Amino acid sequence: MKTQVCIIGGGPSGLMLSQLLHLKGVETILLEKRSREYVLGRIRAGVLEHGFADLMREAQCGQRMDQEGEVHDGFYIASNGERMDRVDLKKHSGGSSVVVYGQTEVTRDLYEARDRMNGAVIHNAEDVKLHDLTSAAPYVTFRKGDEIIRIDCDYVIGADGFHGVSRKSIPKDVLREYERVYPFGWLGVLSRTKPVCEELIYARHQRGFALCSLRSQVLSRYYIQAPLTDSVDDWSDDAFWAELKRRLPPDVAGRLETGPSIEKSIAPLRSFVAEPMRYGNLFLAGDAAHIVPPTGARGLNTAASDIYYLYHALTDHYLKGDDAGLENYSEKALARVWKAQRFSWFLTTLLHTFPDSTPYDQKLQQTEFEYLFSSDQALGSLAENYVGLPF
Ligand code: RFL
Ligand code: PHB
Repeated sequence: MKTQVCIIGGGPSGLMLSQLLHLKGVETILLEKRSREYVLGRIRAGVLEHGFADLMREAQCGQRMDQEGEVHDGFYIASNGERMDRVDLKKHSGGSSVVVYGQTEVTRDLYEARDRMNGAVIHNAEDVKLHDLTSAAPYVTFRKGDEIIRIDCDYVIGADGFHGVSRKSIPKDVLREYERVYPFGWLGVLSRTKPVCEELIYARHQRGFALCSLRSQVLSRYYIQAPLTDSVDDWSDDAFWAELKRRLPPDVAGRLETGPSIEKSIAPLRSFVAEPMRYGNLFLAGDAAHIVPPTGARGLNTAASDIYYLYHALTDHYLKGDDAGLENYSEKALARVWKAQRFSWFLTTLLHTFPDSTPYDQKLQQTEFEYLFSSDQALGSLAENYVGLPF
């Protein structure tokens, strides 16, 4: 097989790039290790910044998002079950907002668009291997059943997530990795219940952080901070609801509608960046190159800026013969990636209970929190980062 751009990974990053390139007449083949059902079964992000929403529209995939997604102009931060302050995103960011629309739906819309355009998306591609990445003729091999298939291409895009093969194909002496692992995880529950609040509530509490989020008016998504040693089996639905209620202000807890969980999962919190994001003719994008803790809702949104830069770089190459975008991709993408890292670290530190924190750390955290709600500049900084810094 032969194509211009071979994309590894059928998550939102890979699908979005293949769809955008297709619309400009650039050929792609996308290889996904799992089945479509498996990919669509993963419950992940819920909040899309306006830049991501614009990219969905440009990819001609924004229709359902615009109909069913909810535009949120603000969110709440609750503290120790006592106060609950609203962050007015629209006011403090100068008019922007976010869209609450699940990653599962984003991915479904992108798959459907790829189907409509007869996009080459190959599922259950096993043993994907990247070859001759620093040559002018790189190629990718994969196994489908007993057959080994080879794809010759100009460029390889590594959009295969944190555990993918692409980043691992870059020699260790070329790649520099930066990492912070947080000493806790998030236990998440999806339930077919009415959300407790029309906007998100981020709750800091001595017992640990909690988040009330939603997917629609009948589908709620809740999270609680949990020790890394806990597993999903340690948490019955009843135990989850009881712990969530303890961490929310009493009036919110009193209104919380509970019900059976339809999905329950635990995710560790980690910050990670790999530099550079290019090796020869391989370009990394999204979680393959960087991850953030979910606190600031940045992960998918940071992937979006990588895709935006790559989309323009590759179309400039194929349509105008201009390689400047490819040459400076890594530097440009990383500048925005690090800003998302900073913001996610800030919000994670502000809102979580750290097992090893000293009384000094606790005083600083409380002071940071009080400062936030006493300063329009501090709220402006929070809001401009939450709605998404410009690409
Ligand atoms: P993905 O989604 O991990 O997709 C990568 C795809 O590559 C496939 N793959 C391979 N394919 C071929 N060969 C191989 N060897 C392969 N290895 C892997 C995988 O099967 C997969 O389909 O990466 P992508 O596309 O870069 O997208 C990134 C986002 O998924 C991620 O950043 C977000 O989900 C992070 N995130 C959030 N981001 C937000 O912007 N807003 C949020 O509100 C938000 N909430 C979250 C989140 C992530 C969470 N978890 C579980 C980590 C909430 C949670 C709980
Ligand atoms: C979610 O709804 O899954 C969600 C929302 C906001 C976050 C993280 C996750 O910051």
